[in-house]
Amino acid sequence: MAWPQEKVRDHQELPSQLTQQREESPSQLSPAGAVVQEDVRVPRVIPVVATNWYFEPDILTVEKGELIELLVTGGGVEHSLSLPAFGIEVAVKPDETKSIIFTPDKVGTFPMLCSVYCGDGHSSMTGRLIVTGE
Ligand SMILES: [Cu+2]
Repeated sequence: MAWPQEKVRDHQELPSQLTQQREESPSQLSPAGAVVQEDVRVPRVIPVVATNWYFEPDILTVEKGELIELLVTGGGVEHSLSLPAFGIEVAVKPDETKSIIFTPDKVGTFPMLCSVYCGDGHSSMTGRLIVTGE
């Protein structure tokens, strides 16, 4: 299952994309002259390393409805971070970082795993996404 390409991108592209979004948002001048941006959602960034043969951290805790950006960095050999319950699967090569932005829409504990065969420890590359709320 492939993650839609437009939601997976190199981390380097992020600042300009965020800047673009902000320029397109309605803005107004505050009394002090500062620009006030309305309705700009900034994701909470969670860095995750996928390396031989574990995730660091291996337990991610988020809130339902929260905008999350997972910054996944690879190590060792090629791995992936997959959250099947949310249709997320992103492969990373060693020292590569990719960004996944999503909003968890259901509460529970969901498996996180590597879906790229990466050697002897592949089956031990597991973790959990805990979504709280409601
Ligand atoms: Cu693997």
